Formats: sequence, C-alpha cells, structure tokens
Amino acid sequence: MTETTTTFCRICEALCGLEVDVDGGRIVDVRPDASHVATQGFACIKGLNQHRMYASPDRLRRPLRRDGRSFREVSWQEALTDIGKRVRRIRRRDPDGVAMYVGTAAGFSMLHPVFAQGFMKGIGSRSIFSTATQDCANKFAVATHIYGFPFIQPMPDIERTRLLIVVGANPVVSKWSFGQVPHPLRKLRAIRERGGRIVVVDPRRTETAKLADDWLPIRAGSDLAFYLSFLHELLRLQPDPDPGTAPHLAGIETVRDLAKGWPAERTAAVTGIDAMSLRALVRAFVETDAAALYSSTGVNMGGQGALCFWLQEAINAWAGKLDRPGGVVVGQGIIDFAAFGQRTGMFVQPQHSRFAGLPTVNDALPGGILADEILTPGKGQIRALFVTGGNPLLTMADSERLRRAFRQLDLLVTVDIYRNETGELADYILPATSPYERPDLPFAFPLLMGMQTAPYLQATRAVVPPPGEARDEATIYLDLARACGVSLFGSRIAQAALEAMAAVASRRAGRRTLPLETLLSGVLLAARQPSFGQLLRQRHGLRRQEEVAGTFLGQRIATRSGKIELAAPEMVDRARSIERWFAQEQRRIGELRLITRRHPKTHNSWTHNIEAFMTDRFRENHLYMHPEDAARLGLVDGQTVDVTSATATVRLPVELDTDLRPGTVALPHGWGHQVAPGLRVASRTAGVNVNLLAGSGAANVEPVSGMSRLTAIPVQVRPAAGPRNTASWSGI
Ligand SMILES: Nc1nc2c(c(=O)[nH]1)N[C@H]1C(S)=C(S)[C@@H](COP(=O)(O)OP(=O)(O)OC[C@H]3O[C@@H](n4cnc5c(=O)[nH]c(N)nc54)[C@H](O)[C@@H]3O)O[C@H]1N2
Ligand SMILES: Nc1nc2c(c(=O)[nH]1)N[C@H]1C(S)=C(S)[C@@H](COP(=O)(O)OP(=O)(O)OC[C@H]3O[C@@H](n4cnc5c(=O)[nH]c(N)nc54)[C@H](O)[C@@H]3O)O[C@H]1N2
Ligand code: SF4
Ligand SMILES: [Mo]
Repeated sequence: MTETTTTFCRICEALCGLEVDVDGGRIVDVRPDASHVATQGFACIKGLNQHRMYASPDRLRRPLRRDGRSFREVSWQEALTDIGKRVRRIRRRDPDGVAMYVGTAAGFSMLHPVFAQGFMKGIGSRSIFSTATQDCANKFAVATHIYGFPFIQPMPDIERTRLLIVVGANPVVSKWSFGQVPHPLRKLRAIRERGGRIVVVDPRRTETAKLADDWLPIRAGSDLAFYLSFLHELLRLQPDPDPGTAPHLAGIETVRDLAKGWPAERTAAVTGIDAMSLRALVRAFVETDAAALYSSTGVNMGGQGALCFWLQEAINAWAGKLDRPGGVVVGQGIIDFAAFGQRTGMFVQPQHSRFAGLPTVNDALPGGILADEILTPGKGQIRALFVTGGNPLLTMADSERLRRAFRQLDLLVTVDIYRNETGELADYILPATSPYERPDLPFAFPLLMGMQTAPYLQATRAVVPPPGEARDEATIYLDLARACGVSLFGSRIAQAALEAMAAVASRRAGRRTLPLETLLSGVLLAARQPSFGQLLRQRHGLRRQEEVAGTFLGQRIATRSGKIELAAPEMVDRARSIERWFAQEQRRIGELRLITRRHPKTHNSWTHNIEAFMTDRFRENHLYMHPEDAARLGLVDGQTVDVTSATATVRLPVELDTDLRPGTVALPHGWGHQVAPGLRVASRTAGVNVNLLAGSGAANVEPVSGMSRLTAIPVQVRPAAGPRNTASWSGI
C-alpha cells in the first residue's frame, strides 16, 4: 500500500518541502510540497530524483575493509575494533595525528556535524578540516573579526529589496548560499515584478544574469578592485556613514583611508567595468533605500575573498543598508548562538596551523594545506584521516598532490553513502544513512542563525529504512569513540549516557541506533521550541517570527565593544597587500582565466551516479570558451584541448559559449569519476577533475581565511597533444 508523507530536501540550502510516496519501504514518487509554509511547491530536478541515488545498487550496505587492491564486506564489530586499535596507536603518540575532513553532506544533517566534532574533541585533536575553505571561510573569518561571531551573516532581505546586486553568485542554478531563500526563482522574479532591479556582476552571463536587469561582465579575479572603487564612489556621494548606523561603527577613519585613491577610472581596465557604469550602479545603490549588495563563491574563491567581503560589509553598513527592511538583515535563530559561542569559546578562538602558521576559521584548518600537514614530518603530522560526508579528492585544490599524500596515511576511513573517489583509497568505508533514512531538523544555518528569508521550523522522520546495515553518523561516531577508547565531547558522562540510550533504542529498533528523534527533541527543548512530535504534526512547516530588520544594530553585535569593528587588525593588516596586488593585476590583464560553473543536474561531486542525469551530451564536462578566444587560439567547437595551469594539465573538449566574457574560460567541478568503480554510472562518464589545476600549499591559501583559490586560475589552452579526457600533473 502506498503511503504519502511530507519531508524536506537536505541537498542544498533551499531545503525544499517535499511530498513522498512510500510503498513497501521504497520511495516510488517525490513531488514538491505545494502547501509548504515557505517553499511553496518548489523543488529542483536533483531533489526530485534523489531517491534514485539512495536506491542505487551502489549504495553501501555493510562496512568495507581494504583487502589488497579491492574491498570486502566486514561486520561493524570487525571494522570498529580494527579502526579503534589503529587510532589508539596513533593517538597515544600524538592526538593531532588523527584528523578529520567534514564534507558538505555533514552540514545538512543536524546531528552529524555535532557528533563528528564530538568524536574529535574526544580524540583531543585539533586537526580538523572542512569544506568551508573551499567555499565560504572568508565570510566566517571576516564576520568573526568585525561582528564578533562567524555565523553573524547579513543576508539580503529578498522579500522587500528593490535593488539587489549579486556578485559572483548564480542563485538561479545554486538556489542561494548563506541564506535560505525558499522558492528561489519566484523570489528573484518578484523583485522585478514590484519594480525593483537586479544587477549581476559575473564573468559569465549566467542564468541569473539573464533574468536580471543588468549584467556587468567583470574580469575574473578582479572583484577586489570592483569593491574598492564601489567604496570610493560611495564615499564621494555619501561622505559620512548613515547617521542611524554610525554609532554602531568603529573604524570609520580606516574606511575613509581605504576608499581614498580608488576612483572608478583607476580600476576600470582591471575589472573591465567602465567608470560610468560603476558610478551609475553606486548612485542607484545610494538612492534606493531597500538595496542590498550580496556576493558568494565566485568572490569567495577568487584569492581575495576576505578583503572583498570586508569591503562589502563596510559598504552595506556605511550606506545604511544593514539591518534595514529590504537591505541586508541578520536572522535570529532558535538560540542565541553567538552568546553560546562566546560562553564556550567555540568558533571564536583561532589556533594556528603547524604548517605555515595559518589561522583556523570556525575551528577548522585550511584545506589547501591538508597535503602539507600529512607530508611534513614532526609533531602533529597527520597519520589517520576520517572523511565524513565529503569527497576531497575531487573537490579540494591540487587533487593529485592530495592523492599522493593520502597514500602516505596509516589509516583512511570514509563515512559515506557511496564508495566515492576518496573511498577508493580508504582502509575502511563505513555505510551511512541517506537523508531520507534519518529524522532531521533544517540544517544549522536556518535553525541556529535564522538565516531564512521566511523563518519557519520543520521536522521530518526517516521516511524509509536504511539499506542493509547502514547507520546514521551520530551512532557511528558514538561507537567509534568507544572503539578508540575515548569519550564523545571528551565527557565520560555523555558517552555513558548516550551508550545507555543507544542500547535501549537499538533493542526497540532491532538494529544499532541512537534514539535520534529523542536527541533532536532535546535540541528543540533546550531552545524552548515545540517538541519534535509537535513539529511533526505541522506537516508543511511551522512559521516563526517574521521581522528581523532593526533587531541587530545595538542589540546583537557580538564584538567586545558592541560595535562593528571595521578596523579589525587582521583586516587592516591584510589591506597592506592591496597596492601590490593591484599592480600585479594590471600586469596580468590579458591573461586567460579559468572560472567555476555549476549545472542544475550536478551537485559538487555526487549526483553523477544518477543514470537518468547522465545523458549522451552530458557524460563529460566541457571547457566553455568564448568564440573570440577560440578564434584567437585557432580552436573550433568540440575540439579536444589541453588546459594547463601552474599545477597540471587536463584534456577535454571545448564548447563555444557566447555568454562568457572573452578572456574567461569555465570548467565545472565534481567530474573525474573514472577511478571509482564503486560508482557504476559515474565511473563510466568521461569528465575530468578541474581541481587538478588548482594549487595547494601556503602560497595558494588566502592568509586571513584559509580559502583555496578555485576560480580565476590563470591557464593556457592549446590543441590537445594526445587522446582526450586525460590529465597530467607537473607538481612534486
Ligand atoms: N546545481 C547545483 N546547485 C548547488 C551546488 C551544485 O554543485 N550544483 N552546490 C551548492 C553549494 S555547496 C554551494 S556553496 C552553493 C554556491 O552557490 P553560488 O555561490 O551561487 O555558486 P555558483 O552557482 O557557482 O555561482 C558562482 C558564480 O561566480 C561566478 N564567478 C566565477 N569566478 C568569478 C570571479 O572571479 N568574480 C566574480 N564576480 N564571479 C565569478 C561564476 O560564473 C558563477 O556564476 O551552491 C549550492 N547549490
Ligand atoms: N573547482 C571547484 N571546486 C569546488 C567548488 C567549485 O565551485 N569549483 N565548489 C566547492 C564547494 S561549494 C564545496 S561545498 C565543496 C564540496 O566538497 P565535498 O563536501 O568534499 O564534496 P561533495 O561532492 O559535496 O561530497 C559529498 C559526499 O557526501 C556523500 N553523502 C551524501 N549524503 C550523505 C549523508 O547523508 N551522509 C554521509 N555520510 N555522506 C553523504 C556523497 O556521496 C558525497 O561523497 O567542493 C568545492 N570544490
Ligand atoms: S533546490 Fe533542489 S537540491 Fe536544493 S533543496 Fe530544493 S529540491 Fe533539494
Ligand atoms: Mo559549498
């Protein structure tokens, strides 16, 4: 008998409400939840097809143990005991020798990251890495310095804004980042329908640019110059900060100094944006009360993400757009997360990496030096690595160097739903539940920080049972802690209590598990919210308090002074590099630069295993190039080319694309699955891994935030000198 139930998607930040039909423990149909209080009947092609991914014959059902060049299934007992033995040996010598990489999938589960961190706390290791230094650590770092807490992240008040400037983001495809915008397309269209404007600043005429009013084709990697001139022109029109905001700002003179000397004419050749267009944009920004300047990964990943974001936040504050209706607003979560951070010291006390002395952001080290931390001998050298819900060998910079480093590890364990490219190198692969197989709350950003344009709460049960012996990550880390002879969160009481709870719940469920719904209820209870059961009865979500504009300035700034520290020393120090950077950019104007590109059907590295998605045309990635560049280089559409960076060469076909700004080529990431026979569909695709081209090591890491440079990478393109879809690496 078919039963229909509501749940929500946990692939991206849109968190679309879904309605699923379940028959005999299998999902037979997925539809957007038309009655959802926020997402209003929107879902994308990935969300509507994810059950195919979870029902794939490639899903892990039992733990896998390396056996020479292949793997064999083993019992949980055997896997846990052996991992435990090996971790104890490494930890005894040096707890920091045990490391973890927390992937994107972890962020979309409420309990997964908490228990994974709890495990590392138990181990007593500081060697934690995450995806943040691939996508957004610049935002966290700057927010820590100027607002006093990484998760204070102003987001555009999409429902009311009348001028939205989008720099280096493509929300029509990505569905937004750093802010849950339910039904993202409708919300964008509504801005124009009510007479507002959207301006996109991007080297590609993106899907978002096509529905915007204006597209400013910026030269890749030059955003810092754009922000400097934006600030300069803003101060020309508005010499003093907004009077309502000024009392909450420290460092006003620093902003004045920073703005000096950057008239739009000075940067035009570097950004490719003429002075008149920029001035007109800044004028419109000043004249529109409900205006917001927003940026995302295209800026974050470009090598100057920290300075760019700092300037952006200064601009929004100076112009009086911060904390105002239709400007940028700071959400309120179900707890005072910033106060919690202050109390516990979590996220706000940076440590420094052993290699190159780089600061942690949100308690995580820069991914760009993971290889160095494995390869460099001495105290703190990483010997064991847990990869939880991620696929670093495809998604992190300098993949070949990282692969060689991973080969040197004494122990590599992945916790995943699949045997992915990283798993291929692992000693153990532990089978996790998919989102549909675990109860959950909306992930941390909306819940803890209220980063939602239409705040609501929702709970979901597991809608189908896990395959085979797959287990949720909370239970996996509880059992790993015991096997490694440590206690979760470093607390024997917590470990004992959770083990007792797991014993009871497992008896009831007939399989090993923690009582996940009870734990989630505990989270809600601690935050004085309705219980998990009560939320379940609100099948389409429960609306929360609406108005957040006007609740931030003077009330929730988490710095010691209670003011926005625009002159934070870390930022002022970093600003000293600006003139040198600019001189370099001027010399490099003609350089061909490689940018990122996402596709509606792929999600980082993990939706390439859906047969229905991998159609003929879409079985490989392409290097997108403007016809002018192709003509100059003597290339034609479909021709196989070699793309060479300072790090490697990849070989793939060219696709001509008039939407690109000339001088820019684009290459989607997440491909290069041929080395993963555990992914039957994906491994037969032909795409190449773009991250072979990105550099690693301290020189390739932004020093304030630890961000890797994954866009605006200088490359050369020439006709291929051999068979297609291959790669070579020039590193050491
Ligand atoms: N379909 C799909 N959706 C996704 C994902 C996915 O892989 N596929 N991933 C999800 C994840 S993990 C995240 S973090 C979010 C990210 O969400 P977004 O940050 O919106 O990411 P993108 O869609 O890649 O948009 C980045 C834009 O930056 C532009 N760009 C590249 N280089 C530069 C530059 O130097 N300067 C400027 N100004 N622009 C530049 C690109 O052309 C692109 O349009 O998306 C999420 N949603
Ligand atoms: N060149 C370039 N590189 C990029 C980017 C780019 O735009 N350009 N984007 C970057 C961005 S924004 C990000 S966030 C990173 C992503 O980097 P990663 O997080 O390392 O990579 P993903 O491909 O998202 O890997 C997610 C993994 O989680 C698994 N998984 C799915 N659901 C679950 C679950 O419920 N539990 C567990 N345990 N596992 C699960 C999937 O099978 C997959 O293996 O990559 C970055 N890399
Ligand atoms: S936009 Fe797509 S992937 Fe993102 S939450 Fe909605 S259905 Fe899921
Ligand atoms: Mo991301």
